[in-house]
Amino acid sequence: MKFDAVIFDLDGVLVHTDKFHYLAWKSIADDLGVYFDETINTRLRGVGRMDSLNILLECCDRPLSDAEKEGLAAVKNERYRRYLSLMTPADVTDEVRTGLSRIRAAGIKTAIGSVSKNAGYILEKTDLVKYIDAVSDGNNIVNSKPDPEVFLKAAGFLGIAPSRAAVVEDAVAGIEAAVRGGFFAIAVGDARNHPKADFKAQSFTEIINLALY
Ligand code: B16
Ligand code: MG
Repeated sequence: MKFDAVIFDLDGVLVHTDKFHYLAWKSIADDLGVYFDETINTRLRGVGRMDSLNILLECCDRPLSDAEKEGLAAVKNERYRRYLSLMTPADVTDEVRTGLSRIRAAGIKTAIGSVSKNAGYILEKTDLVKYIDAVSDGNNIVNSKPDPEVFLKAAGFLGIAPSRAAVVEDAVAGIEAAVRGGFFAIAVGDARNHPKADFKAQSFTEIINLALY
C-alpha cells in the first residue's frame, strides 16, 4: 500500500457537475448581457463561487456592488442546485464505486477535498457518502485552492500526515494546492498539463492501482 489516505476532489474527479455550473453561470451571464462560453467556464474549475463570478464579470463594463454580487451568486446557486436535485446514484460510474470500495477494503482512508459548498448535497444525491471517511469542503475553509487549506483540513480530519496521502485533482489550482500542502499530486483531465503533478492518470482504475501497489 503506497498511501494511507487518498483525498479526492469532487467535481471533475468523482462526479461531473461542471455542465451544471456552466448552465447556471451562462443563465446569469445572459441575464446581465455578458459574454460567457465553455472556454471561460473551464477557468472556473476548482475556483470558489465568488471568484468564479468575478471571472464572469471581467467582460462586464459596469462595476457591481458587493450586494449585487452576493445576489447574483445566490441566484446562480439556486439554479445550480435545481440541476443537482436531479442527480442520482447513476451519475457515478461503476469504475469509481468499485475503485473506492477497493481502496477502503485495503485499509486506505478516503476523503473529499472540494471548494464547493454543495459537496455534501452532491455526495448525498449520488449515494457516495458511504465510501468516504471525511469531507473537507467550501463550508470549512477560508482560502480557496491553490491554497492547500482544504486538503490539509481533510488530512487533519483523517489524522493522516500529508506526506502519507495522495490528492486527486482535475484543476490546475488543485494540483498547485496539493503540491504546496506536501501531498502526492495525482492529475486527471486538464490538470495533467501541470508540470508539478507527481502522476498523470489516464483512468480512475489507474489511480486506485497506484494507491494499492
Ligand atoms: P459551489 P471542486 C468546485 O468544485 C468547482 O469545480 C467550481 O467550478 C465551483 O465554482 C466550486 O466548486 C464552488 O462550488 O458554488 O457549489 O460552492 O472541483 O472543488 O469539487
Ligand atoms: Mg474539480
